[in-house]
Amino acid sequence: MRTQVVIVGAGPSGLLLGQLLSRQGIDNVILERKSADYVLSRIRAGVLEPGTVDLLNEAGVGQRLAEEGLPHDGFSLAFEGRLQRVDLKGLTGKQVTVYGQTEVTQDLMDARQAAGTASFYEAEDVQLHDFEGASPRVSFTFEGRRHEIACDFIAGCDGFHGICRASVPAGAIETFERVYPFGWLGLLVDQPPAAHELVYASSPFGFALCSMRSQTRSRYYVQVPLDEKVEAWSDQRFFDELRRRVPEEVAAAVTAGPSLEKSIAPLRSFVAEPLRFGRLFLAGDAGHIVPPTGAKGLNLAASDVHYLFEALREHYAEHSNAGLDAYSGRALARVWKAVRFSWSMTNLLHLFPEASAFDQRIRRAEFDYLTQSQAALTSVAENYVGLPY
Ligand code: FAS
Ligand code: PHB
Repeated sequence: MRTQVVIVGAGPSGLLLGQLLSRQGIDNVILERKSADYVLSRIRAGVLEPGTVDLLNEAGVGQRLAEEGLPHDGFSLAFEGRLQRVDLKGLTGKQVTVYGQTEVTQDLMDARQAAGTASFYEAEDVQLHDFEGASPRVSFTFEGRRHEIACDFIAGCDGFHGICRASVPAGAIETFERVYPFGWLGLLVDQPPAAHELVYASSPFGFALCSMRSQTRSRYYVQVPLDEKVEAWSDQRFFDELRRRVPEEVAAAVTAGPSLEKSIAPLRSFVAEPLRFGRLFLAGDAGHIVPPTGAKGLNLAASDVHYLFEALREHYAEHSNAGLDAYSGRALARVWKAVRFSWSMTNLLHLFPEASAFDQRIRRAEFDYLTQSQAALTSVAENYVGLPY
C-alpha cells in the first residue's frame, strides 16, 4: 500500500488531522490500535476553546457542535467556600463551548466514514520504519495479516502511551515531566448540572470540579490520592465528598443519581522536545500532557493539528517545507504556555500532601489577589479561552 500521510491513532488529534487532510485532497490512512467503540467509550475532555471550534468548523464537522454545544461566558473559582467568577466574555470578548470529547470524536468518525477514507481499527503491532530518511514506512497487523504502507510522512497522534514517540532514538528526544501526587476521580450522571457554568473548587478536603455535558448530563470530579481505587467509591460516597468540597449554594444544587461512568485519571505535566524527527511529526498527547485543571489537553491537540495541517498543505500545494521545518518550534511555543497555565491552576486549586502552612497561605493570597485584581482575572481568562495560535 502507499499513501501520502500515515496517521497513527484515531483520537481527536488523528481524526481531526485526517479530516483536514482529506478535505485538502491529501491522501491519508489512519491506524488505530483499539476498536471505534472503545475509543468512544473513553470519557475525557469537556471544554472547547474558540480556536478549537473554528478548526472543527474548518474541518466540516461543526454542525452538531453548533446545535448541541453550550456556549459559556465564564466559569467560577471557589476557595474555602468563597466564589469568584471569571467573566471570560467581559474580560476577553470570547466564550468557550461545553461539548464532550466523545461527541467531537463521534462527529469526526462519522465524517471520515461518510468520506470513505481508509481507517484500520484494531490495527495491532504498529511499527515505524525509516522515518529519518526520505521513504518512511509503517507496518501493522490487521485481521491476522501483516501489512506495510509506504508514505511521505507519519503523524504520531497515538497519545501518551503510543508507539510513535517510543520509536524515537533516546538521544534524539528530551522530555520534561512533573507527576502530581494525586488524581481525579470523575463521575458522569444523567442529572441537571449544579450550576449553569463550571465551578473549580478548592477546599480543606481537596479539589472538586462541577462540569457538564448538557442541560441534563453532569460531569463531576474530586481529587483523590494516587493509590485510590475507584471500587472504593460508591456513588453516595462520591456525592457526599463532592458536596463538602464546593460552596454551600453549589452543594445544595448537586443532584445525585446512578453513575454512568466512574474512573480515576492520573495528573501529570509532560513535554517532549522536539516534536519532529525527520518525516515523523508528533501531535497531541503523543507530544505533551497537561493536568485537566486548565481544560487544555484536547485544545492543545487542536492547535498542534492546525500547525501540522498547514505545514503539510504548504508542502503539497506550494512545494515549500517552511511550515514543516517550523512545526516543532511553533507548536511547542504554544504548548509550554498552556503547560504553565495548567500547572498554575493545579497548584492553586489542589491540596498537596506535602504542602506546608506557608504553602497554604500562598495559595490563599493568590486567590485573594485574583478577587481584587482585574489584571489577574484577565490573565486567567485569556489563558482559559486559549492564547492565539
Ligand atoms: P488520545 O490519547 O485521545 O488518542 C490516541 C489514540 O491513539 C488512542 O485512540 C489510542 O488507542 C491510539 N493508540 C495508542 N497507541 C497506539 C498504537 N501503538 N497503534 C495505534 N494506535 C494507538 N483533556 C481536557 O482538556 N480535559 C479533561 O478533562 C481531560 N481528561 C482526561 C482524562 C484521561 C483519563 C486522559 C487520558 C486524558 C484526558 N484529557 C483531558 C486529555 C485528553 O482529552 C487528550 O488531550 C486528548 O485525548 C488528546 O487527544 P489525542 O492526542 O488524539 O490522544
Ligand atoms: C470536563 O467536563 O470533563 C472538564 C471540564 C473542564 C476541565 C476538565 C474537565 O478543566
